[in-house]
Amino acid sequence: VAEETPRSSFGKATPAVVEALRAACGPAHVITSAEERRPYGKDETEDLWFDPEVVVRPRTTAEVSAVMRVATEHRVPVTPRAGGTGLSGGALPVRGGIVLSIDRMNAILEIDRENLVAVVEPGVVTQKLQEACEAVGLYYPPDPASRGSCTLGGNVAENAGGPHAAKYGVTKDFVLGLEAVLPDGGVVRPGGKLLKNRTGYSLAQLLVGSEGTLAIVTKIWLKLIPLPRVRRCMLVPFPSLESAAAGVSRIYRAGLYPSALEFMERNAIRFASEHLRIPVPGGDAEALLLLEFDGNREDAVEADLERAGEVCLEAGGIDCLLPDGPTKQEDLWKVRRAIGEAVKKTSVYKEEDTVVPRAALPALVRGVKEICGKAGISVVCYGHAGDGNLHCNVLRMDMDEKAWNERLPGVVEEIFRLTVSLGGMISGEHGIGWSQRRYLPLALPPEEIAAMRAIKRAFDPLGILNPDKMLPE
Ligand code: LAC
Ligand code: ZN
Repeated sequence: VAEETPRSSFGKATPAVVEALRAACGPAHVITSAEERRPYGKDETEDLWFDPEVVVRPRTTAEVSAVMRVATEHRVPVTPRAGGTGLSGGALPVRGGIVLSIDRMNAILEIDRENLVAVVEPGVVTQKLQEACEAVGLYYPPDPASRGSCTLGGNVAENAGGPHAAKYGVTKDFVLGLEAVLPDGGVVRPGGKLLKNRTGYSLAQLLVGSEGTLAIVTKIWLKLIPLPRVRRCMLVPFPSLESAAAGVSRIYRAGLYPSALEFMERNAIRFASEHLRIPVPGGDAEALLLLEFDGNREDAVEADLERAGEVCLEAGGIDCLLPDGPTKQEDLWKVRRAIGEAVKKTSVYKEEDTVVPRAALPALVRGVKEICGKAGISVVCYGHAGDGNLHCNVLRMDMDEKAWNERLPGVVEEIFRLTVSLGGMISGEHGIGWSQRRYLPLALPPEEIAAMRAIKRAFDPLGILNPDKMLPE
C-alpha cells in the first residue's frame, strides 16, 4: 500500500506555473490576489478555510486538460471546485496549490426529449436543470438541500442525494455517461446516451462519488424521467423521536412507496422555521415526519396519502397535517431545506451523515441521543428517513471550547461505531472528503481501503489531484 505523497514532493505555484496557467486559460481567468482567492478556500463544511496559491477558471475541456498538464509537469496539487456547498471538505485546498473552479462551464448543452437524456456541463446549478426539464414535462429527481446553489459537477463528485432519493435514487442512478480529464491531462468519455452499457469496467460509475480524487468531470449525460403531474405532502407530528422513526418502516410494510419521507426532530424544524420566519404547524411535537407522494393521477396520490396517514396514526402519530395548496406545500419544503443552514447559524457544530438499513433508524436515533446525552453535548437529528440516512448535528451551544474540543472526537467515534454496529456506514450522501477521512478505518476493512488506494494510484500516480481527501493518512 502506497504511502501518502510526501509534502515535500509537491511543487508550488511559482511565477512560471502561474504564467503557464495564464497561457492555458487566458490571463483574465487566473486569480492570484489574496483577496480574490479567499472565497475559494472554503466550502460549507463548518468554518474550515485553506488559502489556495492560485485559482483558475477554465471554460472548456481543452483548458482543463491544459491546466492538468501544467500541474503534472510542476507537480502542483489541484483541488477541483464546483458549487462549494459540500459538507465534508471535498473542495478545500488543504495543500494550497491550484483551485480549479468549473463555475464558467455552466451550459445546459441539450435536453433530448426522445432519448430522455440531458447533456450538461458540470457548473450547471442543479435547480436550473430541474426547471429546464420541468418546462418540457421532464424530471431530474436528485435534489440536495442546496439545489439552488450546488452544481451537477459537485453532485456527481459527491454522489449527492436529497429527499427524493427515497423513491428515485441518488445521483449515480441518473449518470449515464461522463467526460472527464485525468490528472495527466488525458480525456476519457465513458458511457453516453445509453441506458445500458456493458462494455468494459463501468468507469463513469467509478468516477461518481470519487470526490474529485480521480479525474475532473467536464461533461455529464443524465437520465431523465417523465415529470409526475401530481405531488402532495403531509406532515405528521409524533410524541417521541423513536415513534416517528418506527413509523417509517411501517409505511413501507404497508406497501406504500413515498416520493420523499423526511424525519425532523423538534429543534431542527424550529431552528429552520425561525430562520426563515415561516411558521410550521405541529412544531411542538418531539419529532415530525414529512411525507410526499407523487404520480399522474390525483385520486391515486390522494389515496396513498390517506393510507399513509392511517398508518402513521396507528404508529402513534398525533395528527395528519395537510398543507393548504401548493404555496404552503412549497413553504414546508423551504423550511426543510433550510435546516442545515439554520443549525449552522445556531452554534458551532460538527455534522455527521450516518446511514443505516432503514429498519435500524429507531435504534440509531436512540443511540445517538444517549451518546450525546452522556457527554453533555447537544445534538439535533434530521434527515432522509426513507433512506435510513440520519444527519446528526452535534452542537457546541454554550459549552466552553476546551470541553467541546476534548469531548467531540470521542462522541463522533462512538456515533460512528454505533452506526457500523447497526450495519450502517459513516456517510450516506455528504462524502468523506477532508473532515471524515480519519474515521474511514472505522467503517471499512483494510482490504477495501487498500483496493481504493490502488485505484487512486492507477488514476493519479503523482497524487496531485485533490490530495488528502477521502482516503486516510
Ligand atoms: C440536508 C442536507 C444537509 O438534508 O443534506 O438538508
Ligand atoms: Zn441530506
